[in-house]
Amino acid sequence: MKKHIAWLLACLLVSPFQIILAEDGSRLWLRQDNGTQTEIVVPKTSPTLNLAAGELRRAWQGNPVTLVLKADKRMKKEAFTLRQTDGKVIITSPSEVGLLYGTYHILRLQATRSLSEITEVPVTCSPSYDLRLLNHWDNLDRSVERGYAGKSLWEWDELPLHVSDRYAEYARANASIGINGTVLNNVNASAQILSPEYLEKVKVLADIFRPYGIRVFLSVNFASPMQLGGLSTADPADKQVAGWWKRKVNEIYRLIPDFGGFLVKANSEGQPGPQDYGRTHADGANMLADALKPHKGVVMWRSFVYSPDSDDRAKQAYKEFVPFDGQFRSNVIIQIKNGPVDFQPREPFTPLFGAMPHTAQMVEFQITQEYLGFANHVAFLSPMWKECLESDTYCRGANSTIARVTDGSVYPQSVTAIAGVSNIGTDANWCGHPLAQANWYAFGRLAWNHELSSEAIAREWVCQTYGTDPHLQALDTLLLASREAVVDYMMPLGLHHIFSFSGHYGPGPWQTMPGGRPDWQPPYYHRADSIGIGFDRTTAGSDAVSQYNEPLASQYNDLRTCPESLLLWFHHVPWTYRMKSGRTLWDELCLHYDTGVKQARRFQTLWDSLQSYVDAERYELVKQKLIIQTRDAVWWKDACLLYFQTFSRQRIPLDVERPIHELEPLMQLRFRIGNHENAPLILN
Ligand code: GCW
Repeated sequence: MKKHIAWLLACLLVSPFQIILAEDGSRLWLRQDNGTQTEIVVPKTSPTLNLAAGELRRAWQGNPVTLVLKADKRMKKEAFTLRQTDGKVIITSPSEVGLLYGTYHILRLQATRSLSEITEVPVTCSPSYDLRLLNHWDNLDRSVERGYAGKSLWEWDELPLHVSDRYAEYARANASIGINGTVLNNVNASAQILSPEYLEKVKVLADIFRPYGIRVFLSVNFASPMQLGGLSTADPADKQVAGWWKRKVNEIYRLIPDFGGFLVKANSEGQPGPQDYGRTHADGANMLADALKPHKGVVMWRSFVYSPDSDDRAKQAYKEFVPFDGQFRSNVIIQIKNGPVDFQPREPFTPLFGAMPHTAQMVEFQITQEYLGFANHVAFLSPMWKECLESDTYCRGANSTIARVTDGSVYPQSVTAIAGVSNIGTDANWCGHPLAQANWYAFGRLAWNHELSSEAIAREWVCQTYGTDPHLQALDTLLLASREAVVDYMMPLGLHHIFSFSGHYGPGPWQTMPGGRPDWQPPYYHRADSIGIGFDRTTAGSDAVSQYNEPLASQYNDLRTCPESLLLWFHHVPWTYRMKSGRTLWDELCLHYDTGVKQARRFQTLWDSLQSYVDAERYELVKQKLIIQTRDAVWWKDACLLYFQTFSRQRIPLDVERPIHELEPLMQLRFRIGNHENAPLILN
């Protein structure tokens, strides 16, 4: 009886056709649980195959399913083939984990009502990248750098004795979208992670993740031999240092035989690295690669470097890495952020992609929304990532897209990979904003198949997370428009890095730090003056354009051919410059900010139209978040327009909504954003 009442209470909302149970979002996109107990045939029992069978029993409602393990040299190990014969669904793969992926795939087809895709003609699904990795910027004290969804999932103090249920749930969610590796700790790494005590804890996680096909990787601090090993140097040319790393790597593999390898942030933002000893990135990466090689481990060496004395931060990675092309070991991959500055709402791609034909390269995306409104704003990032992956580098003629450069199609790579900086934490709904789960999902799906469209990914996610009612397509519309809306109300037309420096949340285009690094101050990026606005990166300016191949270099260099979405990235443009629309730059800028605000308001309406189709709990939370988003959009628009107006001296066009704030008080706002609070705390 008690149960019955509880259940009734849980039915917070009744639509004309169905009862919608309240949900806290913890089940993510894995909400099917009405399996009809059809016949499931598995080749044997094993931890991985038991998981596959369990998933099918829990949720599969279709014809009998047979899983077949079959060696096939033409297939990648993790690939699977699907077909239907004699009323049975057959999944074939050379590996157990391939069968698990096939299982999740047919469950996805079921949830999206696409089972008709399984026919008598076999279809093979194969991953675009060998390594599909989440990067956690999780610290050992359980804070998460740029994390907005609670604390780190890893309960280091309780491990290895106490094991949270969430570890397996995490692994399951990742496996269901094809993610096969996780870097557990922050790239600003504590050497402590390599201590015997912590490695025991890491081993426990690796053991839990293994059946799901997920391997563990660690970020390492380059000075670990000193900080942990007591050596007097971390010089990669020092035999003792190399020996220390070899022994450490061997120790790791004794505990974790399938350990994946290291991720390294070196000589970047104060982190130690080989340059501290007059050595190069290649010297540092190769020393680690040599230690890992016998175990088939890899080194992901990040290219995120910039220095205060550079005339243009955007040029640094290219300058520092291209000279070493061909000097890295085959198990080193250069991990490159999509844009040359830093995960901005919109950047051109980093010109380093495709510029090192003899070196493996991979993309690093940021799933967590450091620069896109934290867990407060909805910003579905698949369109941003597709924009990068589909960018043509022209490194070997046309169709040398970043997708093809990094998946080994343009230049051979012995291992291919893609990474996303995680947005996951201890919040019940994992990602803080219920709709931010779509970004975790989208990253996994694109890592598996970079040819999927954002529309298809959004549809899959909505169907699985909210249901198949056609009204819910309004949510696809909202998601697909959301990233461009953020660009519009934060930094349209190629503007970038005009955030307030306390936390990268609100606007701060006016902020300066007397005596501070220029490249940490917004005016360095927007360069507004009485003539115009934008960073001149043409041949007459910083010449960053010349790092791109033709025809891009010329296209970007010329004001008339540069895409308007990147105009102020590459050019300092007069306020009165005529845009393609016929409006002046100033008017166009105003219009973009206004469009962004209007879009945020439209998202509120779209979401409200879904009230009867979404459970009350998730409905309310998203509704609240959209209020914050719209408030912030207005804040951004008013702050940026009023501030830039002090340079342009032009009127805000009449068809643009009037500011509701005044500039002075906006500039006086001092705000601090707590790591575990989603809403910014405004201190005045
Ligand atoms: O985006 C910037 C962040 C830092 C981060 C750094 C990096 C982990 O503001 O918090 O540090 O990039 O990618 O290394």
